[in-house]
Order: sequence, then C-alpha cells, then structure tokens
Amino acid sequence: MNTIKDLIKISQKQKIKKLAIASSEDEELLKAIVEAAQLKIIEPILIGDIKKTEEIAIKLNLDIGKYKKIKAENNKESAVKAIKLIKTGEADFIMKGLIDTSILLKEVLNKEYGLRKEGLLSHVMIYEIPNYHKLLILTDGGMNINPTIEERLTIIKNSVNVLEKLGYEKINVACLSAKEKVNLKIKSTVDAKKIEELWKNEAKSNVIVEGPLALDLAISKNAAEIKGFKSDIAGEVDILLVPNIEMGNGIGKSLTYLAKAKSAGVVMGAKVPIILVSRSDDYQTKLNSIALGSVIS
Ligand code: COD
Repeated sequence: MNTIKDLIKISQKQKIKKLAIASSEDEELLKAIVEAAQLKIIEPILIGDIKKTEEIAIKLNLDIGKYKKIKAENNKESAVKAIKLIKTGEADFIMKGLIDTSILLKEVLNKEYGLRKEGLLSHVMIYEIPNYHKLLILTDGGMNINPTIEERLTIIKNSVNVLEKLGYEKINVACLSAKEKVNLKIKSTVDAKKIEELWKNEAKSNVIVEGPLALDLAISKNAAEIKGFKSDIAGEVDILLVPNIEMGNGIGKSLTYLAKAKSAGVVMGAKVPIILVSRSDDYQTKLNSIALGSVIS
C-alpha cells in the first residue's frame, strides 16, 4: 500500500461500518461523511446540533435525510452520546466533528464509559508525501503531550498495529531527535537510545526501531551516506516517533501546508478507533481518515 487512494479502495471492500460523529455541524465534515456513505464505507450517525447540521446540508445540497440523527445540547453531550453508542454496539467507531480535541478525548478517557483498554491511547497520522516514496506515519502529534519512555514504546506498538492492519509485514521505526548521536544535554537523544535498547526485548522481529535519528537521516539514504551514519533503516522509515506533541504537531502541519501531503489520522489503543481530524482539515483528509478508521475497526 503506497497511496491514500489504496486505503479508500481497501475500505470499500469491507463490510459497511457504523460511524458515530460527535458534533456533526461542520461543512467539510458533512461533505466527507456523505461521500464516505456514497462510497459504501460507512453508515453515519449524526450527533450534535441537528438543526444546524440540516441547514448546512441544504446549503451544500447534500442529502442526509436517511441518516440516523441524535440531538445533543452541547459538545460534551455529543461526545458522551457518541461514546455510548459504542458501548451499546450501535456504532463501530467514532469521529470528532466540530468539537475541541481535548473535550472529546477527556470523555474517551472517562472510565465510566468503558472505551479505554489497559494501555495508552495515542494518535497515529499517515501521510502520503510527494517527496517520499512510501507512506509515512507520524506519532504522536495529536494526543500525548510529553510521553514517558514506557509510553513511547506503547505509542510505537499502536502505530505498528495500524500498519499491520494495512498488511505491512516489515516495519521500520525512527525515534526522532535533533541528531544521531547521544548528547546528554538533549534529552530526546538519550530517550531515543533507551527506546532502541528496550525494543530489543519485544518479541517483534519484523519491526526495527532505531534512535536517535534526525529527520533527514530517517527519510533520506543519501543524507545518511553523506554523514557516514550506519543504519538498517535510513531512507526506508515507515514510522516517525516524536518525543513530544510540539515536534509532532510541527512536522505534521509542515507536511500538510508546506509539502502538500495527503493524510489520514486516527487514535489507537481504545476499544474502537477514534477519528481525530483537525477542524481546519479539508474534506478529503476527513474522508481519508474515515476510510482508515473503517479498515481498522
Ligand atoms: N491514554 C490512556 N490514558 C490516558 C491518556 C492516554 N493517552 N492520557 C491520560 N490518560 C489517563 C490518565 O492516566 C488519567 O487516568 C486520566 O486519563 C486523566 O489524565 P490527565 O489528567 O492527564 O488527562 P486530561 O483529561 O487532563 O488530558 C488528557 C488529554 C488527552 C485531553 C490531554 O493529554 C490533551 O489535552 N492532549 C492534547 C490534545 C490536543 O489538544 N491535541 C490537539 C493539538 S495537537
């Protein structure tokens, strides 16, 4: 699988999934949902300000008449209602609509609703970048703010899980920092080396984890050769593990806005995938993410 288009194709070959959308009153979101339903990827359940959602649908000439709709008084209520549909088995996965990320995630983490499993939840973003020869995962630029070393090991596993669901057999992971040598003054280099060592205890020989690596070495074999950096994965990396949310958010937004990358994003580690797109993402990114969530669920 080398393109996001492949992802859409795979999702169309599967059973139609029920998607609960928290706060559906958003133009780009509604366009994506209607198209995903037409492509037979999902059956949407719209939750939130239904009057506003219907007004948007009329304005955009979208037919949402046959979709199930559930009214919610505010964003928190639409998040809770979406999550409860998972508990009752009425929905297969959840998508964030016009609602602040933290509001939705706080409810997802609320033990009362039973969506959490034992491990850490983390955000996984897949990019198709014009200048890179394969899909690239970036994690975690959307949920965990400053994860510990142990937490970053789980973040790797959550993203590996995504690629395995997409059929990958061999997976290369780079633990990013600002350079390839350990510098005690740069904590992320020390952490990355530790993660590389700890990964050797995992019984997953199909996944190579190396660190620390600067971004150029991770994605360019040429850069690695020029710098004389010996690596089994340089230029062939599938997953970029970042040390904190700031680096993840910075790389992610650069890929989208400066490199014109296509993307799809999902939160892994809960009982079902949670589609966590940015409110400013266009409808295509939202559609791609729906396809990703559908394949994983
Ligand atoms: N996975 C599993 N459990 C978690 C996780 C996680 N990723 N994060 C927190 N928990 C658990 C904690 O162990 C604790 O039991 C409970 O949840 C509350 O923990 P807090 O107090 O740290 O959690 P919150 O509710 O204050 O914050 C959790 C958020 C995910 C909302 C927070 O980390 C956050 O706001 N992240 C950034 C999201 C964001 O704004 N993204 C968009 C911009 S990039």
